[in-house]
Amino acid sequence: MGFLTGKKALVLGIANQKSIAFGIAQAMKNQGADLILTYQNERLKKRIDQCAEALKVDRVFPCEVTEEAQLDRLFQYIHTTWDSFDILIHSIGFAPADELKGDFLESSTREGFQIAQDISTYSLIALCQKAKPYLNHNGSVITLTYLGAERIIPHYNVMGLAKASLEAGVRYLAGSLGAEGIRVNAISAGPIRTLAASGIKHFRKMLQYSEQFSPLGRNVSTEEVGNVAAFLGSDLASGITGQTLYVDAGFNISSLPLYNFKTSNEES
Ligand code: NAD
Ligand code: 0WE
Repeated sequence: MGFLTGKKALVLGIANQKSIAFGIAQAMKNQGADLILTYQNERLKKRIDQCAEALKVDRVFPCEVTEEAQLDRLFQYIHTTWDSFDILIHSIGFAPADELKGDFLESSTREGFQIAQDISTYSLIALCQKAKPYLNHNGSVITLTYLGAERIIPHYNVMGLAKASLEAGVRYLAGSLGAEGIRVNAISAGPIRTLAASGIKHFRKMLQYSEQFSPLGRNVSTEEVGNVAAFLGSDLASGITGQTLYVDAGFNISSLPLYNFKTSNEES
């Protein structure tokens, strides 16, 4: 018996087996949760089918989060298959590629800003509005964020603003849904090589920096993020809401690269 036995979880944001949402689905499945997965569009259908097979999940449903009608259809489907559910995973973020290269001031556009906010941030609010009638007491909403919300990360640019408003949104949503016994939290993950990271210039260098600066001296995996999401989705986390939890090997507390200050008797 896992700590999510009897819980029903809706997971949005799997593109392939490298997706953070896949790590989350896997961890939740391992703890006994029943899952429904969504995919953005037909282009990703084959991949999600492979993921569903690997997870032994037999329910997948399309959901493009910018389409109001698709959100309505999704919750109609949730209602007919489950009646109600317990956990909502939002693992979605997007900005036009041109916003994520070069200097922030020079690269930002009104349209890019609006798209990043709409897909990365507003979608969580829309999902919570539509999910509320079907979310059980002791329910849990979890989204994914990144340190670029609070610190300058080269090229993260307009996504940093989207994540900042996502994190503020988590606090307001926690306020709105607290009365229903529903918790809302964010996981701030360290850099992981996923599809969303694949086109990013200098990503390898960022992985190297985070390895060198973080107390644990390494990067994190989607499994590690998944395990924390499973905890947050469970009743073990019943007293936690409105928070951003870091799953980044401690990178966010670092200053100088510890790695460069090792003395010989510390070397292993
Ligand atoms: P990913 O590419 O595997 O997942 C991103 C998902 O967003 C994809 O499944 C994509 O289909 C979905 N998506 C984008 N636009 C959408 C839309 N309009 N409608 C529906 N779905 C849409 O990459 P990932 O790294 O697993 O990203 C998941 C989340 O984790 C994102 O919020 C990202 O910002 C966050 N995050 C990633 C990292 C990292 O380094 N990879 C670190 C911290 C946080
Ligand atoms: O949130 C993210 C990924 C965000 C993302 C990535 C893309 C690439 C493809 C949003 N939109 C797009 N649009 C595309 O067209 N991360 C935390 C991963 C990430 O992205 C970065 C990073 C890190 C880390 C971008 C620049 C610098 C660091």
